[in-house]
Amino acid sequence: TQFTVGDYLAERLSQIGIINHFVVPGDYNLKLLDYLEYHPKLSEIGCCNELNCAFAAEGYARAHGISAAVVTYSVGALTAFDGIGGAYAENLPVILISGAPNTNDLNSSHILHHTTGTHNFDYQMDIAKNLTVAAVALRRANEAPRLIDHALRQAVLQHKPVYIEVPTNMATQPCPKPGPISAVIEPETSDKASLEQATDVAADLISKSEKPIMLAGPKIRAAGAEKAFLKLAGALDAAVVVQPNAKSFISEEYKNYAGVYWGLCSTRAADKIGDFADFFIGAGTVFNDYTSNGYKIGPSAEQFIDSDYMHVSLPGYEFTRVKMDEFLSRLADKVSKKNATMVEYARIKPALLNYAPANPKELLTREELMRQIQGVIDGNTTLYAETGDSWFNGMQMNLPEGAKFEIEMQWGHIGWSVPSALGYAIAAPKRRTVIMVGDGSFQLTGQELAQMVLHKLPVIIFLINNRGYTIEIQIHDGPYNRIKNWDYAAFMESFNAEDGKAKGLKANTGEELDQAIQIALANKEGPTLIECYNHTDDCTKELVAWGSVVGATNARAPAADQ
Ligand code: TPP
Repeated sequence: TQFTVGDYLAERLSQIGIINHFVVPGDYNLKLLDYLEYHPKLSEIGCCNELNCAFAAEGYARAHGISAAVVTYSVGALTAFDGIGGAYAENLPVILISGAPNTNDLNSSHILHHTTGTHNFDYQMDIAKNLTVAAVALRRANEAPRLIDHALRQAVLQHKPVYIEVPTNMATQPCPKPGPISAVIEPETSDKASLEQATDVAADLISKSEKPIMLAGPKIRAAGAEKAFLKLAGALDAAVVVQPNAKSFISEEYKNYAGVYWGLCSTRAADKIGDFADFFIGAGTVFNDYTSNGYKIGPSAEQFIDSDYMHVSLPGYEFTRVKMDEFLSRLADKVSKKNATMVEYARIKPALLNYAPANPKELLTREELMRQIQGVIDGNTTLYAETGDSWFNGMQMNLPEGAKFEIEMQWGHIGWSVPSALGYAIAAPKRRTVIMVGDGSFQLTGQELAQMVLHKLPVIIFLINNRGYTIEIQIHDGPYNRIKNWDYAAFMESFNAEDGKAKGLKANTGEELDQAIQIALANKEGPTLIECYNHTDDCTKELVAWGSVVGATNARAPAADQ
């Protein structure tokens, strides 16, 4: 049979490593979906809606490196864009593929469904350009190979989302077979002269400092620079701290690990050792309003080296086309031991958080809840922490070697965790995926549990029911922060319909939670949701402190006209 544009896209998706793609069908993408389905190495995962579909793809990319979501025009894509913005913010390469009107209709007088009822077919592309690093629209079959390859290469290199628009009559069009996949996936390398000079300058600055510390940021994973970071940490033997949205990117069992660096929300006294340090060697850091606690923490420019995927900033210097991993690795060859922060950290290091068990018959407290969730985390666990007090609870979990932590702190979309964890668990079915999610967040996207039931994924969901938007109560309170209660355990079981193996349980006391966790761990054929009692005001002290600084930062009066 004739090789087509649909086959080309399918083959390229497979060649870049995608095994499962996430879809919501619509008449503008049905034929394309057939070609993806024909491909022997691709298998589709249907989602309830396009927001969840984009988040599922985002979660798949977290576990698997890259992913694809296929949606229909406008009604699908515009909804998916929210998750694509998230993938951009979180440095995850999601390929968004959207169906589109037949090419013959684009310049005609026809009015089409799933549009605004005008002849404007540009708005979707205009949005895509703002939320991706490459947005292409296939309009002629002979352009398809180069446009598809261009978009895919940008996703692979930049670890950001891309957009490919495929008109409803395009997937069936004849097209040449793809050339070598190296054209798409071969990595970029640094400019050698810039790499040498950047590392010379950095090594000199470090030698002049007395107490350097290393700080891993959220972009380090996308840059694939974790190993090089550890090589440099080993050469310096300095203390290593991480930003909250880089938790687990550096093992918490690493001998120089000194916690999450987040001002008053820090763990393991990372803030104190940060105060002690006189120089920060960052990698992939981002200090936004949340992670800087209202711009209050973070090194000054004179005491800070930082690197992005292809860029290094040093006091007084900027180097482009220097790759983060190559920079850190080459720098490691040029420095000698500087372990003052580690020597001091050994002195001030606090004992690990370890709550005493509560009376098992009493109503659950936050501490007891976290004590028991900590017990579920082993080296094979990935812990998802949803926006809300789960961020702060999650931060304090001690992660054994091999445990991973996922958070969506830059985009901060409540409802992200359930669909993202679906994608994650599809990509990593042998890991124990555990979600901590508040009742408020859960209400946005909870229906995607259905796919976990369908695919028999043993995800454990701790639904922390504190009857409202506690994180917002701590930032700024009002009646809008109270929400309608649901029977969450029954909601979970409703997805079983005639054939599912999901379990929905309720835990009001420590004893009930302990029993529910045993049932969850034994349920290998489907997800288990445990609805946990939590008093509205029983939140972390970190949230209380952080909420007040964020509230104040949000409330700053407009500056006077200059
Ligand atoms: N809408 C979206 C899509 N994302 C958001 N982050 C918000 C609104 C604002 N928001 C941030 S946190 C939050 C809201 C509404 C409430 C979260 O409540 P819940 O999940 O119950 O968490 P907790 O009570 O544990 O803090």
